[in-house]
Amino acid sequence: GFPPADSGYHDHAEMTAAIDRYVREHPTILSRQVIGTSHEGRDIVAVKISDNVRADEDEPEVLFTHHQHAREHLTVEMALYVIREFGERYGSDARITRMVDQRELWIIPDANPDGGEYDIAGGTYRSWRKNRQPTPGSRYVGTDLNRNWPYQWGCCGGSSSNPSSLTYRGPSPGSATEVGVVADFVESRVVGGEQQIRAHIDFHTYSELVLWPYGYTHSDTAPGLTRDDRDAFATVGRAMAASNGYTPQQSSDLYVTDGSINDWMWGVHRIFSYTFEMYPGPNGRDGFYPPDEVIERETARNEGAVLLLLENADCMYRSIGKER
Ligand code: 0X9
Ligand code: CA
Ligand code: CA
Ligand code: CA
Ligand code: ZN
Repeated sequence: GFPPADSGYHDHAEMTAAIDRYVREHPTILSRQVIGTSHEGRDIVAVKISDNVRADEDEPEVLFTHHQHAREHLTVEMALYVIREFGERYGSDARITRMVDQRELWIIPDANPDGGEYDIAGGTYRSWRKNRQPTPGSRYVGTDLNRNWPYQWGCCGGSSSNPSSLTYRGPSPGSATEVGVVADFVESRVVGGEQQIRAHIDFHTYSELVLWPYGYTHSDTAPGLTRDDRDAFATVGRAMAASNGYTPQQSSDLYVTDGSINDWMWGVHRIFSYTFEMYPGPNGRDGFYPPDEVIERETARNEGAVLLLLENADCMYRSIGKER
């Protein structure tokens, strides 16, 4: 588990117990399912939040993913915040109630349980980033999940082919077990030939940023990303950033990445996919390990942005005056 000074964070077992408790307390609007297992065999879970949660209704679906990077533990707390608050405030908070009634929200609170557990297992933090899958023919362990997605994989100098690198892209596109589990889940949401998920946030730390695709190129527009698409991304991205005080930008403005989850979500599925880099800011001295005292403030800080994405998810182009 976490060091005693950071006991407010949830390790994998504590996270699972917290989710089970929330689902038990609010069984009509919360459900959980195991969507697969990690390389080392831990459950990867998806929580669904909606009215009539056991029915697949014709409501715009939204996905949040968390903890691709092992040391970014605050992102798991972000997932637990949304599950807890939506569960507790349904029926009393007007915005939450409306979104629970009119959307189907999927939350994958821990996409990299093996890396997360490894990071905290030694009693002091290990600054681990990747998963824990051995690389064939190498003594190094781990693939950077956010460089392993099978869209423009390894195309553009935004990842490393060296297994020792923090941004190692893996031996082949989609080779990481956990990427396969999450990708299969997203593919399972294609119903009647139509992807049900309209919008997505992948939570990371840190730098307090709202980022949109593409990451593989500096161009604002690119194959499959029109001017209107880009403008809708930027308009909703800026609105979310105005709400949480983060800085909005195209992800490649930060640095080029290839094989990131955002590029795959948009490039393959046309899901409006953002990265949030949470607390602290770019010069924050806490880095990846802010004390547990900040969890409540820094997760609550994103409630408005999360609601904005849900509210826009039925038609992202409304934000630029081009309803379709
Ligand atoms: O490098 C990443 O995967 C993300 N940053 S982190 O410090 N959490 O590792 C940023 C991904 C967003 N995409 C681009 N910047 N292109
Ligand atoms: Ca503390
Ligand atoms: Ca519903
Ligand atoms: Ca549905
Ligand atoms: Zn990250």
